[in-house]
Amino acid sequence: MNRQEIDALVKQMNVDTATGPVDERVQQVVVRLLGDLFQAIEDLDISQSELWKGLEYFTDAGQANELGLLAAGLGLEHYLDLRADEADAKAGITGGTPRTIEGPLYVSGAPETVSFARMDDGSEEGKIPTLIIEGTVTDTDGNRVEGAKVEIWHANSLGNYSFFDKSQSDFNLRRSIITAADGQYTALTTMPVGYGCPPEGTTQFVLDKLGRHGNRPSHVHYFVSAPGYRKLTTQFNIEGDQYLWDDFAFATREGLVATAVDVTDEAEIAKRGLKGPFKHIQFNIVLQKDQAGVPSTEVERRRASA
Ligand code: MBD
Ligand code: FE
Repeated sequence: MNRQEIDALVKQMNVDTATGPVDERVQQVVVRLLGDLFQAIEDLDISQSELWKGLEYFTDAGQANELGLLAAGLGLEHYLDLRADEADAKAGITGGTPRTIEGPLYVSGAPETVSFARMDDGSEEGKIPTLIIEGTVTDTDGNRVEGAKVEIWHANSLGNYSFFDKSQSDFNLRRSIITAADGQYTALTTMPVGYGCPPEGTTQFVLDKLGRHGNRPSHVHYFVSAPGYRKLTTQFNIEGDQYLWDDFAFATREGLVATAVDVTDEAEIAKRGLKGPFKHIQFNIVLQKDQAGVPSTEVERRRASA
């Protein structure tokens, strides 16, 4: 069939058959995606067995709760960032910390404190370097933002995230820090290790077929929100990791690479109340003012909460 015949057939089966109220947007998207799928089946001569393999794959990926991981791994989530960047550029919005993907591992409801939080539960002490992350939240004119909510989450020494990894304590390595008048936030935590897709999982299954790895560099995620500002979804990825520019989820971006500096100075260690050397990362956040007519940066998606 040619595209015209395909589109006519799709319409005949899924539009002309409507006898009840129609959600116009859903109809528009379903009709378009079906037309594109039928066309792909035609062009690639996809067999019945292949079609069922694909549907069974989605069943398995959904049951494994890996569809969010798949969206990251296939670059769908990064593509949406590129589109959001384009929309911002078109609206004349510039400046501020770049956005990058949320990923599938956020959990809402993390403990909230002002200015400072210790993020780790101490269970990996001695096994992994201590990390202090600090920075300012400012607007694009350099003014400090008070009352910004800095939500931070990252992996442990095995690249695993609490909640999804049930061996970790509740909200381990997940905190919300509210800035005071100085706009500063400080997190005392442990060095994250890059995530790798579960080797026997559904995402890695498809990555294997594509000859791709499923690894991320060491990174730390952020949601930063404040009244009057656009919500920022971002992360920094850490210099020196072999996957820094070879991230299976394409989240590393210019402006989002952080350097972990080794601190061995005794006075500095004492000042921080620590017992030994630590790593330090400075990650300043610049928020864009929210204005009428600018695209929303709020993304609705199902998120875990604990
Ligand atoms: C992660 O930690 C992550 O950030 C993404 C995008 C995908 C899988 C694991
Ligand atoms: Fe992550």
